[in-house]
Amino acid sequence: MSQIEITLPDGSRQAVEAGTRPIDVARSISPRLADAALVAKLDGNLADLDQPIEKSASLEILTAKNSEALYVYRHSTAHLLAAAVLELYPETKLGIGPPIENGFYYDFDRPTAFTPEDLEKIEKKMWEIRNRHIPYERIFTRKEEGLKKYSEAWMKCELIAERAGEIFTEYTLGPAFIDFCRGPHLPDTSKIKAFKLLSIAGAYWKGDEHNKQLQRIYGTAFFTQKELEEYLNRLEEAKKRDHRKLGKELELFTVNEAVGSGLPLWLPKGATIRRLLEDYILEKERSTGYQHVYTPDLAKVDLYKRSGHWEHYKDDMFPPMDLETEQMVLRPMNCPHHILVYESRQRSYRDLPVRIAELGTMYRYERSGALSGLSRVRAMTLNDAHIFCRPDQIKEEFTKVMQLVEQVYKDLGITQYRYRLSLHDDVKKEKYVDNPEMWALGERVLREAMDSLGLPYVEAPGEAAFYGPKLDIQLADVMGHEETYSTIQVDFHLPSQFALEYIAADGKQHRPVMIHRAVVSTMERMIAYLIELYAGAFPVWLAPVQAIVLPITDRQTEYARGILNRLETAGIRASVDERNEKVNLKIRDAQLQKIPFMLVVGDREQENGKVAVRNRKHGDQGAKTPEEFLAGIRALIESKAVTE
Ligand code: TSB
Ligand code: ZN
Repeated sequence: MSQIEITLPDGSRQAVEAGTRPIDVARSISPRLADAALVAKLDGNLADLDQPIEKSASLEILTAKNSEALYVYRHSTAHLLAAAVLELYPETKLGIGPPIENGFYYDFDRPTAFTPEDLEKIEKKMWEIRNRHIPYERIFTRKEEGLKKYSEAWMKCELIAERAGEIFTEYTLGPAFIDFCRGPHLPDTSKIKAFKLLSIAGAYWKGDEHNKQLQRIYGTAFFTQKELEEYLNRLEEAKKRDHRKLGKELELFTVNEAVGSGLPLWLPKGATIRRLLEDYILEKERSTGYQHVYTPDLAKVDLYKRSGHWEHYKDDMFPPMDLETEQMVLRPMNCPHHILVYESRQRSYRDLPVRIAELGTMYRYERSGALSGLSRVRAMTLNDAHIFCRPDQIKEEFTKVMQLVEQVYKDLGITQYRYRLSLHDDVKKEKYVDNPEMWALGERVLREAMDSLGLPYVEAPGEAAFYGPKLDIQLADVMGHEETYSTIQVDFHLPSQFALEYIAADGKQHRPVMIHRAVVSTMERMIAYLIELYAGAFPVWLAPVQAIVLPITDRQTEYARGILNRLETAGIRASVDERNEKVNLKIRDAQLQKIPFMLVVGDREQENGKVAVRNRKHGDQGAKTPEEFLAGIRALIESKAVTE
């Protein structure tokens, strides 16, 4: 037997026989480690604990302390789910079942729909199988044989035909379950300690809406029951804050199939919040040197051919409309229009930077499966601007945008965010314009700008725009799921596509650089975020209704209307609840609507010319004159206070 050398994470080396398995090495280190071992990492790649090591390698034994092991753990739990489904419903065909960010799913093709009761049954069956302590066994199969064996399972067959090499790996779990799968997996089901099935959803085979619709069961798994429970609690909290749910309850927006998916309708209260946010950011831009324009939502397709969108971004665009002599497209971005604004007159170096801004409405063909309430939509309005500047002005402009972002986040009460430097990558070349020097320059400029501001960031290859790198600001929702909100992008490509120029001090034509930037992101995505951040209880300055007057009996109706009038005259968004209902019910409803202030008026308040102030968070605040109340609420509005 030949000897090989295993290098352990602490740098120590062990000589072992070729064919030794990671679990053997774990045992030789300590029985405790062997017991805790879940999966191995061989030369940086995850591997089964019983996979023979044939050549010298570095080896790490992963336990529940390691987040990569959690991935494998969840993958194995997904197999457990599929095994349970097959035992209960043998007619089911299996799709794919990967681990995902917060758990796992498995796709099934089955004529009958799964019900919530089925989930309970399946979960029980999973525990039953789990308690049999069955190994996850890896077997090698020849492609031909596999195709024969799986001839009944159409999705597996398709995958094997497409992806399998001459010999591929499968994993069994008991006699009934076998899956075309690369692995690795846990040694056996006894390692699985805590899991829960969460929901059933529709999903297309391979995510393509032309394919058959499958049933997807989502679940999650954790190393301990305690972690599982913590996660489920967070999920509960997230459900309460879900902007789609609150959007309905608070009458902020609606989505109607008669219009189409991803095309929300803003209801009066949501529209009020949006208008406030728009006014707010427009004012901030006006005072920081931006010029606002209006440009149309569509253009000839040729404009997007010239910009490069057609070549690199077409998949995300709605198909063109054929007119008599030309083709038009809904714009997926506003940049080309702003470029034409820049071009509308001659520019000199003294004019630069030119900052063209617009609440630009744009349209993207997001796939139906990706759509979500307001946060991912197909029609959206971006707080967009394109800064045309000299190369030596990039850094300063970048810094100014960052300062604006910081100010805006502070005013909106956003405190948790991360910077992501989104770079191109060489894997998906067709996604990016082909100009290596340009990429190198853009990425360097952004890195330097961030470094000189002393801000930490993570790099993300493959997340750049097709025309240049981006500095993205990532906000996470309650579940820790991140999306991009603000973005600052350096672009040398579009100025050259459109042959943009300015006359420099030397009297010659020079090419400006473009910075694309969005501070509050799209109104849609930002308001989705704010709804969840505040669980619908918006800061007073953004609340669609800031105060509601609640007469106790109809004897106070006139008095209540008088108070309302005073509030409205003072610019407060207010209403009065004149329903013939008990005041406690009125308070409860106002509370549910998350209205910051309730002004209760009964005989006594009327006699004293006062209102009994109630705050949605702090309750009773005593009787005040309307003036006193107004002074207080004005202070909250002016300071954009995030708490009352
Ligand atoms: C900043 N041309 C640039 C612009 O000048 C641009 O469009 N950049 S973008 O493609 O990154 O989009 C800007 C922002 O819009 C994103 O950072 C994101 O916050 C938001 N956004 C993108 N797609 C959607 C969508 N489908 N629904 C809601 N908001 C979106
Ligand atoms: Zn742009």
